[in-house]
Amino acid sequence: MIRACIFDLDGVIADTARYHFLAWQRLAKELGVQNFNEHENERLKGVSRIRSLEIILELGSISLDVAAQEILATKKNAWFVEYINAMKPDEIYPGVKELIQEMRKKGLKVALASSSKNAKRVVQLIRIENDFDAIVDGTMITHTKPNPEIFLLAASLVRVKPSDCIVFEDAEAGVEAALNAGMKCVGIGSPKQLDKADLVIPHTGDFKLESLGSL
Ligand code: B16
Ligand code: MG
Repeated sequence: MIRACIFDLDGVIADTARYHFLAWQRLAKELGVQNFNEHENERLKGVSRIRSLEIILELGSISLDVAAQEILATKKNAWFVEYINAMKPDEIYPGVKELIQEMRKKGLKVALASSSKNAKRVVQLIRIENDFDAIVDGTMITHTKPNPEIFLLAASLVRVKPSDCIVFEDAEAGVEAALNAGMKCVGIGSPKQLDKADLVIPHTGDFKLESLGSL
């Protein structure tokens, strides 16, 4: 029986995935990596900042030492932070706040599990920091998705066993992480991309609590 719902942030609660893409695209342009596009960007979703940079460097056949990589990752993050700092509470996807409140009213635990080190700032900006029973972000984990660590930590913080948890994810790496954790997964986005999820819906706000029983 599902007793906890775990939400990814970027691309599930708000369109911060777009801001990550815009910042990486700006960096790719500066590096002359011309083959970085929205399709390749799917590989960056859910993985760490440094892994994302490595993928872009691989696309451009660029090899850099760790110190140079750190400088570029910091630069990308400064742009990303500039974009999110302009966010307003109405940038939360429609119906998401209401869905979380409905879940908690029904006695379900609700957690946030984002690989982003900026997750706490984003939830403050869109004013949902008090809507979760637990928040796990990129500063609290060693391995990023598809490793299950982040979801297992979220489950342990709300004291629910993994098989009683369901994860909402927009990234392939995130769906894999949920399944690796032994949890159910609702994919947000395209069924073609997220074919391993138990259910795929276009928008988080479309989820109907009644469907929990059949998953
Ligand atoms: P940061 P999520 C992930 O967040 C993003 O999907 C991914 O694109 C990003 O690289 C990662 O966070 C790290 O973010 O650079 O802000 O620490 O989808 O797990 O909420
Ligand atoms: Mg995401």
